[in-house]
Amino acid sequence: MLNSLSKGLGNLIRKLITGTTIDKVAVEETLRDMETILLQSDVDVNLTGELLANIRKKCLDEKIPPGLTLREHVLKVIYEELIRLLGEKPVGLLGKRKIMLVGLFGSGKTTTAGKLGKYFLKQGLKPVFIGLDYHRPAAADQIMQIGKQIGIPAYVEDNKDPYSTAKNALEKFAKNDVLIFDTAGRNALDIELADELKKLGEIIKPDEVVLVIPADLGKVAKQQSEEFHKLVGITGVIITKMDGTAKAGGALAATSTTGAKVKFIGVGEKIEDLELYDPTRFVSRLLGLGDLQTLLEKAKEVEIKKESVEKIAEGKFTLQDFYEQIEAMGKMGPLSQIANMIPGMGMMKLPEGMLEKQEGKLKSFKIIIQSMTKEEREYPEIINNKRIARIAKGSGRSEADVRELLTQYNQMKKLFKSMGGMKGLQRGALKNISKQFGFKF
Ligand SMILES: Nc1nc2c(ncn2[C@@H]2O[C@H](COP(=O)(O)OP(=O)(O)O)[C@@H](O)[C@H]2O)c(=O)[nH]1
Ligand SMILES: [Mg+2]
Repeated sequence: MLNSLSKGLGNLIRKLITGTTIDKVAVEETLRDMETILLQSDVDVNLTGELLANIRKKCLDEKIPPGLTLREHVLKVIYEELIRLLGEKPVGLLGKRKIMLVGLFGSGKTTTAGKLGKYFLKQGLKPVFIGLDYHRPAAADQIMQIGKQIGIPAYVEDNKDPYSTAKNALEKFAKNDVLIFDTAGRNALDIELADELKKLGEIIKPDEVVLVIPADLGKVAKQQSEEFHKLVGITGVIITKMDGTAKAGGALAATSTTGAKVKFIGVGEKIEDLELYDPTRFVSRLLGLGDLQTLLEKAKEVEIKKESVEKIAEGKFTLQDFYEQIEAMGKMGPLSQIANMIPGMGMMKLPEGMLEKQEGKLKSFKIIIQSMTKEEREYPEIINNKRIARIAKGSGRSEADVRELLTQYNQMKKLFKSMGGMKGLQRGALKNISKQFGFKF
């Protein structure tokens, strides 16, 4: 998702982190690169200009906060300004009972209704669909089918009257937790559509009026959301089709500045392809800074000590840690997925398939480490040929297996270490930056 934008910004950040010197000239160059990337992603010219002016002012005119280098400060400012551009805090729809979806033809309303239904169902709620689109033939069938597919009641009426359908549904589903009203679209927001939505709004009295808008509109999304807002009053936005366009950055930036917050993003045609939109995490991933917060939450789920996560992030871990990680990480998910969440990992070029291969061997490694003495686990460098022979015998593995474990361990260690030891960064500096960004350790 958002590939071009992510690649461009990721490269820019990498350049910033690994560059030998960072001075006024380097900052100006970064800003020029950033301008190109944002405009290519169809972010509005004025928005882009504003963003760059803010970054320039904060980086070059204002005093650098104590404890930060210019490099760290620039990173932090870019990160924070991008978050401001793309929306700040996450805002979901939980706790809202009557949700009315509005938007033009083909924007993805009905598909999104289905996705939301599934989302609420997963939260243990009882959602229901109300089909109010009698304008397009077969629209009623579409919502009925989606309902059947995921096991959620869908309600339409044969009389093809959206107003009576809405009225009756309110009575009929008085006990349901969430009512999702799927309205009809038009080719444009004309008087007829505005009138229909207004009337429906008066009947339904929705808690949320969510505009569904496709990402390929790019910066035009701003105008469309403003128009809808003026005529029917929207309380939020869902951007669909984020998976299929280079303009997604533009749509996201445009709608985030209208005051109506982006609540979810649609990232595919399937019913699961819906993500709660969290700008902070979104920007972290965009920049290749990883998603420490998610990583730590996952770690908490399986009760990994936070010191262990810290240790990994800093690249100082022993064979004993390695052993504990194998056990704990097994519960967290694939290594490759975990690695992507560690700040800086996204910037490393990992040997092809290394993490996946590692995964398959972890079991065998565990057995081998069990045959080691405490001293060997803490100071693997003392493991000589004689010890290797003994460990192999004890674990019932070949000497080659033991050597492979040591090689892999050293590779992992080097890899993690290099994240903290990259040019221009002191060990642990990335952790430090993450802290400045508000990720909690
Ligand atoms: N790739 C992709 N396609 C989507 C997404 N959301 C909806 N669509 C497709 O967009 C088309 C129109 O969707 P529909 O829900 O019928 O739009 P509506 O007219 O607003 O109700 C369908 O072909 C959907 O499969 C999305 O997030 N990604
Ligand atoms: Mg529809």
